[in-house]
Amino acid sequence: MSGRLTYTTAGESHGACLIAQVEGLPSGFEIPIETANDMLRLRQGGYGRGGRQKIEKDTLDILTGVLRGRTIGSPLAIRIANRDSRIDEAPPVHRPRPGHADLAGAYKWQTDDCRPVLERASARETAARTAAGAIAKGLLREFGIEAAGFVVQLGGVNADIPADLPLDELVKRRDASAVYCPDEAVEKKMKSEIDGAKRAGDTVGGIFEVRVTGLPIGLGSCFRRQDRLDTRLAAAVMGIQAVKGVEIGMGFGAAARRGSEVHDEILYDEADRDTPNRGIQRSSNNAGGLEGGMTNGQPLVVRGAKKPISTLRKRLRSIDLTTKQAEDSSYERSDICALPAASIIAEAVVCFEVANAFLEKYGGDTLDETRARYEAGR
Ligand code: EPS
Repeated sequence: MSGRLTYTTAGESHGACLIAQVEGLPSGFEIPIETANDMLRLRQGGYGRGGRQKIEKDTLDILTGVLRGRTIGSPLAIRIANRDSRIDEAPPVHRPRPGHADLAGAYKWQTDDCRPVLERASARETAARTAAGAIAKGLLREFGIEAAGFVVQLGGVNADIPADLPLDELVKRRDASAVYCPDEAVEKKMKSEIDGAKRAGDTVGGIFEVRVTGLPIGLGSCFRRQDRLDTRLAAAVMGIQAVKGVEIGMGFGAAARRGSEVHDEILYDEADRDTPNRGIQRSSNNAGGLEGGMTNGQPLVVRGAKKPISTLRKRLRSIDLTTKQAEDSSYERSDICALPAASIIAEAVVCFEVANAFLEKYGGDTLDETRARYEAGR
């Protein structure tokens, strides 16, 4: 990804560790260790997770870029250890799982063993993304910007989450929910959806949402497609393993409606002029906080649709890549549902893109400089 703030990851699911390298942070910023470890813990959890998460205890280990707990502006290298690091003992996989990277990867890298492909394709890698995003989340907090990811639909069970629910209340409800859903009324149904899939040897997906509040107007740009914040958010959320759809605000729902039912009318309230939205009020937030690829002062609302996990105990029809004979797809330890985890990963990657756009607008080599520019912009 391009921009002022970038990250790359390295590491395999059962290799020694996962690595994230974050570049472009201002100096003098205190690493949000607690926030990052909380997010890593949440990413490991959620009803429907498999046995791997009982083995691992993901925590942040910062190797470079820090002096006495604060950034010095140089690249940050983060390490998350894998306790289950038996990559060389892991068995070969000759029967690709429909829906996984197995088949295309085996052809691409010219192997009849999908193991080297799946080790990197695995969503275990999202621990590194979550760590990078948590750093960005800590930076946004310095400027009163808060974010939360949560589950809005699991399998066929829909939640009802008011658009104006304060973010801290939303987080409180999410954190009290086994399925990371802030609507207590549907938690039982969501859990039984997972239980039902488990009994059937099947898996289940759903939809997560990320909301971001406290945003200034004008992050992103309408001048170049690569600078549009919606371009970047869509790529970041779509890039999460197993995500097959992304929408912003009303998203696909806007397609069948008329303009007057979609666009958020513009109002002004003098009493609100010192808030980040400069007194601008909107009659609704169907745009999900973005117009012309730029933040408009309203909360950002991004959703992603996650397909069910492709490792099924029930098995699907496949072939053996060595013989080309029909065989059932391979199975190894996996999750029944990783949607709650995906909501946290999405929160992380959205924070990263927002922080990138924030630093592009306000810049600064040091946190103080960024703050001064932000204040001047207000
Ligand atoms: C994951 C760890 C993995 C899987 C999951 C994500 O653990 P295991 O060692 O049991 O494979 O639970 O990986 C996948 C969904 C996948 O497609 O490979 C994690 O830490 O998130």
